[in-house]
Amino acid sequence: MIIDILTVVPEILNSPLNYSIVKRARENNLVEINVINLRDFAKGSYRQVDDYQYGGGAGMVMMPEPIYRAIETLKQKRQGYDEIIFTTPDGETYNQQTANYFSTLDKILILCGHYKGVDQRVRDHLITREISIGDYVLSGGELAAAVIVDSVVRLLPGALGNSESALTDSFQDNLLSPPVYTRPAEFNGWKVPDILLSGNQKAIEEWRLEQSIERTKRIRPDLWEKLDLD
Ligand code: 6GU
Repeated sequence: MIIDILTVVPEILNSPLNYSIVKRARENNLVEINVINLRDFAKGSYRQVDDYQYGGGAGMVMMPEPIYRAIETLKQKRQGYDEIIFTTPDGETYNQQTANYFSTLDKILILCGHYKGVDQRVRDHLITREISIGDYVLSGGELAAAVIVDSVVRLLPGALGNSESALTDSFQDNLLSPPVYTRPAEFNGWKVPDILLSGNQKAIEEWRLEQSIERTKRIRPDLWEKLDLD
C-alpha cells in the first residue's frame, strides 16, 4: 500500500509515523508512507498557500492552485489513487468500518486541512472522501491524518504479531474490549478475577463476552443500540 500525505506542516507527521507498529510495517515494506510539503508546489518567493476568503470573515483559506498542482503531479506519478481523502472537522465521522475499507486499498492520498479550510472547488473536484475524527476541533488535519494512517496500517496483513491480533480489538465487533490482567495475581491486595486463573477456557470466553457487553452498555450506549438493530 502507498499512502501519500500532503500538508503544510510535514514536521507534525514525522514522529507519530515512525514508531511501533507503523515503523515496523514501513521497514517490512507493507506500506510506503510519503509526507509531502504542499509549499513545494506553491509559486513566488513567498510560496503562498493560503489567502483571505471572499465575502469576508476571519481565517485564511487554502488556495486551490498549489493543491491542484500537487495532486495532479502526484496522481500522474502514482497513475491515480483509489481515494483522495481530505481531513476536516466537517467531514463524515471516521470509524473502524472506514479504517477497514481504507486498508483494502492500494494507493491513497490524504490532504491535511489547515487554516479556515480549503477552497470549496478543491473539495468539489479533487477530493473523494472528507473525514473528521470526532466532534471537536483540532488546529490542523495532520493529527487526524496520523490517526487514519495508524488505524489503517495496523490492519495490513503482517503488520501485527499474533499477540496483537486486530480481530480482538474494541470496535471490530462493535463491542468494547473486556478488561485484561497480567501478573502478579494479587497486587496491593487487588486481585485478578478468579475466573481468569481457573483454566476453564469456555467459562473465560463467556466471562469476557459478558464484560464486553456490560462495558459497552454502560460506556457506549450508542454502540449498543446500533448492535441491537443490526
Ligand atoms: Cl480531520 N481536522 C481538524 N482540524 N479538526 C478535527 C478533525 C479534522 N477531526 C476532528 N476535529
